[in-house]
Amino acid sequence: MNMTNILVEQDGAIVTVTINRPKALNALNKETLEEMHHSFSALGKDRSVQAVIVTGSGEKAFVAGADISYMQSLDAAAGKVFGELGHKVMATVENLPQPVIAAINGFALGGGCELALACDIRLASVNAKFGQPEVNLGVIPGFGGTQRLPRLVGKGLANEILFGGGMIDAEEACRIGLVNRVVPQDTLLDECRILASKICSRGPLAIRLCKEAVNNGMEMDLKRACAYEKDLFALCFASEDQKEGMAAFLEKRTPNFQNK
Ligand code: DAK
Repeated sequence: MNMTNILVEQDGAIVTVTINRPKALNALNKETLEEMHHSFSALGKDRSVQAVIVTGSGEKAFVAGADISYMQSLDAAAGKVFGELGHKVMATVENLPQPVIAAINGFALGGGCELALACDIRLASVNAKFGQPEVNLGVIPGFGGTQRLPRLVGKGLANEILFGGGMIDAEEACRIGLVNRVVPQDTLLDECRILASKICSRGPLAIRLCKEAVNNGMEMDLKRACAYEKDLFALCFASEDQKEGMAAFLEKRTPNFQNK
């Protein structure tokens, strides 16, 4: 696929995906979403990739939302197709076998906030701004915001953001648990890479199963979720990584995980 709206760069086991439409503040149009879907699907199958960072091009925006000029003339049928595409992308990010870190470097509005919500971990630069301004445009969030935001920050705070249509700054986003931490703008990507490298040094199979346990377990009641965790825990003992990790500990050396 010819990529004109996103950049995909690999450095060792870490891939950085940059939404690259800075003139439109990285707004998500159909082509961008299609490129994202294609790229994330391929990354999910690539065993050389152990962590993914998602960010926006330029210094101003992570993603300022779904593309309003694209959406303006959509009818209900086309809106449904666009919404399905957006949901498909967010689900691909959320269910990617590898951890995905959002490096939120500016405006994360509408579909941009929803993209951040689909990631596993969110770090924000001090200038980042968050919001779900869809109600200002006469629509509701269409890429999962009404569902993932309340699950992350709680219903009351989510409702204030969703109904109010305003923005909150990075500190407030951190206070309510929408982002993990706030860092200076010029160190955001480095901080994300340090975190990604730390994750890459751990057992890759274990990381993948941890993500599955958290994501799938949170959709279950606690009893089923704990039973599910028990099964995934048992599965670890069928792996070479478990043998290597425990042997390395007992032999007081660094483990050499093979992702097997
Ligand atoms: N879409 C298209 N273009 C955008 C954009 C967006 N979301 N955000 C910014 N731009 C463009 C601006 O039009 C401008 O283009 P030019 O005029 O230079 O050609 C350029 O980016 C720079 O923006 P500004 O000149 O406005 O920059 P400022 O610093 O003055 O303001 C801002 C920055 C982020 C506060 C402002 O641009 C802004 O308010 N942008 C819109 C934010 C927004 O409303 N985002 C949410 C979009 S709606 C669905 C249902 C809903 C949705 C999807 C699907 N289904 C049911 C299917 C909706 C999702 C959304 O995300």
